[in-house]
Amino acid sequence: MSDTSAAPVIRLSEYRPPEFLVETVTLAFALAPETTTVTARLGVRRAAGTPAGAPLVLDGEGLALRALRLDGADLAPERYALHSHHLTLRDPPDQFTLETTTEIHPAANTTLSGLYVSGGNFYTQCEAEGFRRITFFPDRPDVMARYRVTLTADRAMAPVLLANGNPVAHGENDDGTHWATWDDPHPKPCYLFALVAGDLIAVRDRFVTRSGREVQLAIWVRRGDEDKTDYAMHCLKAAMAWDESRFGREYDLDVFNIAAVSDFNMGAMENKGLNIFNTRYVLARPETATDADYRGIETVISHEYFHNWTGNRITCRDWFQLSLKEGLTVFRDQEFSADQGSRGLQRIQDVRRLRAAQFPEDAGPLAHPVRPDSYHKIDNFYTATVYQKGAELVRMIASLLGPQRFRAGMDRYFASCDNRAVTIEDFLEALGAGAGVDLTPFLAWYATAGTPEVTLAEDYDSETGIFTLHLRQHIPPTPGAPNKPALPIPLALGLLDAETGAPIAAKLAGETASSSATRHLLLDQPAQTWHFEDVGRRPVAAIGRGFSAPIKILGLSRERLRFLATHDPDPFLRWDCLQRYASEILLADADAVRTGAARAADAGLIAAIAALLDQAAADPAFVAEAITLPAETQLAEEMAEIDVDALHMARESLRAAIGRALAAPLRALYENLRAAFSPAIDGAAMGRRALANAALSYLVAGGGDEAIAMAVLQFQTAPTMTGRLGALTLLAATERPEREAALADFYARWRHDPLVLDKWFAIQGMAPLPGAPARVRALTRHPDFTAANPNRLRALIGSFAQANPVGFHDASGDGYALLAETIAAVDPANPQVAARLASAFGMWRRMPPARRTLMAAALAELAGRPDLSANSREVITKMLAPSPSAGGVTRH
Ligand code: B3K
Ligand code: ZN
Repeated sequence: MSDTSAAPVIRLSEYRPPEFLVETVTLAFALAPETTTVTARLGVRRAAGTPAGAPLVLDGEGLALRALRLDGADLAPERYALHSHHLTLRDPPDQFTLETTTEIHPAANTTLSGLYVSGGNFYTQCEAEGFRRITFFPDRPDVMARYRVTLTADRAMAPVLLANGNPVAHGENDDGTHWATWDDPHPKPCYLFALVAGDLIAVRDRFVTRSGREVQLAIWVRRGDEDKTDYAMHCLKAAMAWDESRFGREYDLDVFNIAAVSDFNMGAMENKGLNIFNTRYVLARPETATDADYRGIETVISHEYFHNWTGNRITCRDWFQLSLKEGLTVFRDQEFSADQGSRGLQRIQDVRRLRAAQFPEDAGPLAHPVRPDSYHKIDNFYTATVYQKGAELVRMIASLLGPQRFRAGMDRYFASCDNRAVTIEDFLEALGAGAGVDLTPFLAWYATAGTPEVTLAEDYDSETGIFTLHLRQHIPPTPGAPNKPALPIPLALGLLDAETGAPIAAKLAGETASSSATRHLLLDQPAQTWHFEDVGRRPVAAIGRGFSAPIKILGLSRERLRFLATHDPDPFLRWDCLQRYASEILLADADAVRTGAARAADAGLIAAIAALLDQAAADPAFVAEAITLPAETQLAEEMAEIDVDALHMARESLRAAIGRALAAPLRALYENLRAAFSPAIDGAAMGRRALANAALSYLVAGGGDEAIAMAVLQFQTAPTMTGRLGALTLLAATERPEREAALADFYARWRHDPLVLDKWFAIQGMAPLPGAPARVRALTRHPDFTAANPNRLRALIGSFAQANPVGFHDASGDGYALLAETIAAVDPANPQVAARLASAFGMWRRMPPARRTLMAAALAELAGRPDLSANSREVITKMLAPSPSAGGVTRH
């Protein structure tokens, strides 16, 4: 089923244009779960420059070839060769029609790549290389063709037949089957091919584009889910309107279909005109979905829609260019969400996510540039680096250009690259040409792995009024890349009066007048100096406003962090400095726990949180973000040797201290917010719920029966899943009898809703309780657990391995054993999902010796399996490879 050979390495430097182009594709599917017959007619043409006699090599995996015809005639055996992954045609003519008939087995396809069956319905997933599991084809994104697709299936089994593009005809046959033909007028790469067939219900709406094209919208779900699509439809229409007003991009087909499926390897897929979605990014009602789920739906619905221009109309030349579509489209969905809700809050949440997922990746054995230069399996490169860091690079450039020039640059990109498969160079060139700025220097960001670190030093001369700022950059070594060039790093900063915190006016050399506005410096050398003149009073440099580049700014003192957290006018920097201040305290305390030194409580943080609680009414969502301490996984990133137990103890004791010291204001705030609980799905209501959950969490951490009773009450009476789940998460992390009662109650109420049951598994996977590995192992035997469903697997095992550090790193090593066994069990059926789980072992080298040995043994055992998939093998081999530097960590 899977590809178990160590796949060959593919290199960007070895890219060659296709030797043959496919201009038209006519596909006919006779759909049946056991065996589906696919007839493909390809209009093929030899590309200019391809020597006569060069063979045509088509990709194909797991296909049974039943017929092969060239221009209507059966091909003689000596004219072609069939290998396990290819079909080679010897000496084809310059232009011809190739017809293949193949058989595939969708019901037996457990990889969820290619054509598969879920809940009796048919779905496809072709990105990145799934189309070769459907028919023989040059499966590479720079071969773009026009598709016409006819689906035939039993009418009772599959009353609904969907494919890309517009519906053109349908009809009935005498044998109980029916058929439908779809035509997609836009040339596309085969990874955007899709079909959906089965017994589904449409929830319909319409959208009129600004040029007056009426688009029929439909969200296709299984019977019983029709009442959970309102929010997704609302987001889709909002995204369509936003892309018109913000980027001038209109939708380009008569229909836009979304189909939701519960067995899906990732979030969703942007197939042209027929997006296929994981149900978790479509289905929501306030009783079943949390506010985080709602935000996820807004993100993913808009993201896939925005791909229609950034990804589909303009696609990638090769898979190294993945961030061309993914980074840019994440940037677009982040901007959309910022415009729908609060820009400041969006920025905080995006940076939190980047630091939680991408920074660790960039510092570990799987670090790679936003544009990698080699891979074995491209599936392993749908990463936080390609997506989130890629979005930061676009944001950095967009901020540098400003809104007008960025829009002019994007207009140029859409005009000059439409209907083409292009590179990141093409993108920067078009963007720069439209904006009138040379963006070539930014290409280096795309080629450089590792998070740049910037340090600053300052001098102030009160005699001359000159303030001097020295900045230095350093990029840590990453696998295969010991030395890095200096990157162009835009830095937003302002000066504040060191006494009062008020903004100070100053003049940089070259500026005509003093100003206190935010400056944008470009640090593009290893070290650089700036002189500010007319600085009347000692300033503090407020550097890193808005997170103007994906870097770390190191070496700010605790005093500086607290000062900026209180005084800077930029809410992002205030949030950021408080987070970093809390990190400093927590890391110092964890060190004290580890070494047995005396532990000193820090009154400063409690005072800062108390001050924030006073301002809670003005912006509850911001306050909720600001008072939430950095996660243990993020703190671990800053420790040379990770001590998960010391970190957990430090963080929990700080939370308890805050809960006790601020019990009265927290309780008053909580009761106020609780009185205003409503099921509304809007930014204000979400902000109140987030803050109520944060306050309750501190109260429970503070201890006592009263707080537990409050959590139980919220669990029983909250009108939304956000409230219920917030309370259940707190109860599940205790060993009190209320825990079991609440979990049992939740299970009884929601056992028939798979997405809610996922939450029940996830909460238990994340609970940092003694014996966590055994608890999770027991849950793998629960009748509702199945490793075959990626959502369920990620809910239990993914949350355990990625969000429960004390549980996963249990000293017994049983957490590692459980993860390794799960990977070994899942890998043969679904290599993509198994390989992704394996990345949880990524920090093994930075663990203390005993755990390091256990983790290394688990990895070595997996690596020693001869039948390991190429996907998992690539990830595990990289994790076991020698580390790029002796130290590699810059702190402590
Ligand atoms: N483009 C898809 C991801 C496909 C992953 C394939 N292994 C979803 C997205 O980024 O929009
Ligand atoms: Zn995407």
